[in-house]
Amino acid sequence: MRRSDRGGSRPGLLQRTAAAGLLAAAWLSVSLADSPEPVGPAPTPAECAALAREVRSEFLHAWRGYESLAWGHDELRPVSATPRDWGSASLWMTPVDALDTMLLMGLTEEAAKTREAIAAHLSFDRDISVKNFEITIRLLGGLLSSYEMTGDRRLLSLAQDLGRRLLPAFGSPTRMPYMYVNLKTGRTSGAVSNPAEIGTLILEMGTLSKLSGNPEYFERAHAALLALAARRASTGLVGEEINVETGAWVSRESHIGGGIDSYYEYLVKCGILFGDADCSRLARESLQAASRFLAEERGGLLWYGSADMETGRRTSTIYGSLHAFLPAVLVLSGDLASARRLQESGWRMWALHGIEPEELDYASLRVTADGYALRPEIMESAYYLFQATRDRRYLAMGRRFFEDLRKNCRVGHGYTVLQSVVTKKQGDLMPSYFLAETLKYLYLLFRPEALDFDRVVFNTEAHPLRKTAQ
Ligand code: DMJ
Repeated sequence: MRRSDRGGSRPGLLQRTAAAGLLAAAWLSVSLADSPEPVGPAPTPAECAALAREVRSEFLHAWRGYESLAWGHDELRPVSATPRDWGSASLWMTPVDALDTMLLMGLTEEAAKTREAIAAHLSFDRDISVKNFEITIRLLGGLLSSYEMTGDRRLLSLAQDLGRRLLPAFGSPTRMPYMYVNLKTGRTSGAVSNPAEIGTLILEMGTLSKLSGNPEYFERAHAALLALAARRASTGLVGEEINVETGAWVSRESHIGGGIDSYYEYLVKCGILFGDADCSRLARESLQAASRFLAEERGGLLWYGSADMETGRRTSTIYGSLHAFLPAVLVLSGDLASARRLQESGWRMWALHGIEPEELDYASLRVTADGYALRPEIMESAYYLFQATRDRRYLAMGRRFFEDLRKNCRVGHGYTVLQSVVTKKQGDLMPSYFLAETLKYLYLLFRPEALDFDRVVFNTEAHPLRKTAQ
């Protein structure tokens, strides 16, 4: 595994970013003031403290729902009050995903009970085929961050056992992982994958290498990432689908949304967490390509749409709730001006219906996919931007996000997805990331002192992983 003191820990990264941001601030205040979407008054420090307490109590509301109706299962369907498992056996997804949020919120009793239950009951010795990406970001990431926060070696043993069982996924001729792997037999399937699922493994696998002393995890994920990046077009862009056996692109559609999103995120974060020069270079080149071919101005706002990866020609003007992760990544990469502008576009998208849709055509501001899956990305970006700028506008946004969630998604047994942000018709699922990410980022936004932001790198499921060199 490559490590470097220089890049492994960058204590001053955000401070430097913030300084660069101040230079841009004069220009930005004019630009944002042209027609900023109103957000209401920013909460005072006392109001922020109260909001953090309320987020914590809403977490407990959601957790109690899961605990009483779906204990031991992957997820809760809070409207029908029934459990949901992803496969024929549960992998305790919600408890593992939620544990470090409990620890951060100081929910000591709940965390202790959850930790004991995971140690006693979670087993990966199951004859089930799992999605390598989802299991890595939710379970491996959750186990590793909770281990780092508690020192409980049972969590590390589970992570090592899981990591070993996931390794066969990387056995394709190109070294890019298959989409699925059987936890017992190692049998793989799903040769057609995408950049997000191929490129969003290195933070967890690299941390497992660091903690276990076995370099193989990092090396496999690193080789996969490089194999993917080597297949970029001359524009620097990647497509939406690729065959991991042949290395041929199946879809040339390029964007920063679902299926590609966290590929950008992990290039940047791999450079920060491991000081890896390949990742840092690829991050720079890839974000530049995205800015050149995917970004555009419409109606005085900055958006990122879709383009053909070979020609860079615009293919659609769709932006959505998953795209809203990018401001956070732009903060980390040092482009604070674009981060601020893109977050304003996300806020415009949210404000259109009082909660954001899955997808929007930014050319017409028409909703093209009207669900809301309790997604965290826009709140994550508000948190990063507040860390970088201390601009209280992001606290005001956070309050609105929280109020709108409570108004539209809260049900008797937790929180649920919306089928439509236009009609506000509710669906019936509380995804595990709602407890891992959505409520965690809101809590940290209102109570930033709960975690030293400069000492960790969040995986894409909001599990904080300690920086290498400290
Ligand atoms: C989460 O599982 C992760 O944030 C992933 O990167 C994208 N999808 C969900 C949240 O929307």
